[in-house]
Amino acid sequence: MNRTLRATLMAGGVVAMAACASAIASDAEAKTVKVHLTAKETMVPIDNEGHKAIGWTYDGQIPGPVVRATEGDTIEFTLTNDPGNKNSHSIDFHAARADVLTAFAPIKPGETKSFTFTADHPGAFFYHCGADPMIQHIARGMIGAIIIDPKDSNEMPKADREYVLVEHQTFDNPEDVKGMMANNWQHDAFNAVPFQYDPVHDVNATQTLEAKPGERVRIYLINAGPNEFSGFHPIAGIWDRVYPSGNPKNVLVGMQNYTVAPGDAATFDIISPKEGAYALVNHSMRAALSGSIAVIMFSNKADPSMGHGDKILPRM
Ligand SMILES: [Cu+2]
Repeated sequence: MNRTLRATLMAGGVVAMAACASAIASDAEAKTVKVHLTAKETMVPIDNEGHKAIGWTYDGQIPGPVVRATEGDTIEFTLTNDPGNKNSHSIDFHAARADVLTAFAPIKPGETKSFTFTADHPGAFFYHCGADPMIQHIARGMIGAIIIDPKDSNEMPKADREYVLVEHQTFDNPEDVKGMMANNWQHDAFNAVPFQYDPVHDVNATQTLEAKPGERVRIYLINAGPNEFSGFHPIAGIWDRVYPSGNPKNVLVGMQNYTVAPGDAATFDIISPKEGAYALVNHSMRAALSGSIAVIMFSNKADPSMGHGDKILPRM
């Protein structure tokens, strides 16, 4: 599949456009990727039972769409603050070098703004709202992943499946900014819903991550915080490789655990030699047992669609 089409599929509502008309872009050919996200204050799922609450989101989902481009690409980004919202919102891409006072500044409901940056560094990066109070905009859900694939696709071993996990702490009272500052969170979740991929700890969970034995599974872990570090460990497995910030030049091997700070991200490769299950956890026990456990099932019957296309971030 060519890179342009791939970027379009990965990004959901995100539109990618080749700078030239060629449909067979090579890996090295820089392109322009147009990304338009809309800040929306809307109802979102908060548990596996189907309860909902008002979240602050990008495009109505937590985390927001996975933005994907290739090292060297130009990203033409537009943010709209939905006119039905009550609050100002912004975006901060950790993959960008830009002006915090203009590009990353908040806009009011009904406003739209654009800025451009080049994806100079490959890796897995956090994006989030930086409007005041930032702790609340992150906790309420304005978080997401931007993946910049290396220009030279041989710089990393090819992944057979990929999954994006955006971890963050949530608060039962989303208006309680004092409680957020005191770090009184109640839940810690991968992709917003506690135990979303863990039917062991929540019988209402309907899915797990899936792969076949022998496949290289690449996990992009984005730690959205707002406050806690994440000691990411695969129970019953070992990380084959860990790439801090997802950059192929930062490679660690045979890791049991790697700590991802709030606002940081890393890429984790894992391979299971046989059928069975691993549990991917933030090994801080308060975090794990409050929701940040994701089961990955290794089976020869693994669903071939899981870990590809929009199922790199499986949603309920
Ligand atoms: Cu916001």
